Amino acid sequence: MEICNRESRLYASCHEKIHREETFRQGKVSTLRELIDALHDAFKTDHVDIDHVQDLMASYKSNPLEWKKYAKFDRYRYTRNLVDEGNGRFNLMVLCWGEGHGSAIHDHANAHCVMKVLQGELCETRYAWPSVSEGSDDTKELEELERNTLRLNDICYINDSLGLHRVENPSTMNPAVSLHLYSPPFETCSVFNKQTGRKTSCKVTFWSKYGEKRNREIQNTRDPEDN
Ligand code: CSS
Ligand code: FE2
Repeated sequence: MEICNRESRLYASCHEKIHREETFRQGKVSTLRELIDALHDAFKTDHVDIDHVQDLMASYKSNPLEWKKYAKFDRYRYTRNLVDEGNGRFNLMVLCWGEGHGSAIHDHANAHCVMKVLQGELCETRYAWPSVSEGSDDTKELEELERNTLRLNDICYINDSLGLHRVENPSTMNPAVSLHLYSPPFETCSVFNKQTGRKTSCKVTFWSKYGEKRNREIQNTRDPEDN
């Protein structure tokens, strides 16, 4: 009897696992835990199917109970809060945007960037890469390509071949929260001056990791914030 029960339990859990893996393959997840597991699965091999990664990010429906432990705000600028290091292949993080907070115009250091709105709304403005060559004294205002409003559960994808962008919370009343996946992970990106097109290197940091706040010294280093 005991053996029979154990076997049926084993069968049920094995069956559940197969069912879960199948839904992951179809790009469907229903919890943040499932999303993280499915992302680990998607990044198991050297070949990344970025459309599949976008499907997974799109299929997750924001549940504040699942992500609120990562959502740590600062009153002065947006924060980056690490959720998962993806076995060194990707970084998953929650970004918290207070009212009016925005990023500088930046690139993505040759990484894929998939972002999703978990709360509130964000405005994304895309720019072309500077047309003046690096090292030259010429300056030229960056050309704006498009503006997109990202609403609850919307996703957006960018990489350096698509240009640069700035992300802002346009609201003066409501905070915004977003989930970002970068692959490969990066520690430095470039930020750009809109008027001159000049770029500077910028180290990116985490305000918290795995739901725990980091020390002040780290928090005070510069992020690609508004300019
Ligand atoms: N790339 C910015 C956020 S907008 S995608 C950052 O990681 O801080
Ligand atoms: Fe970005």
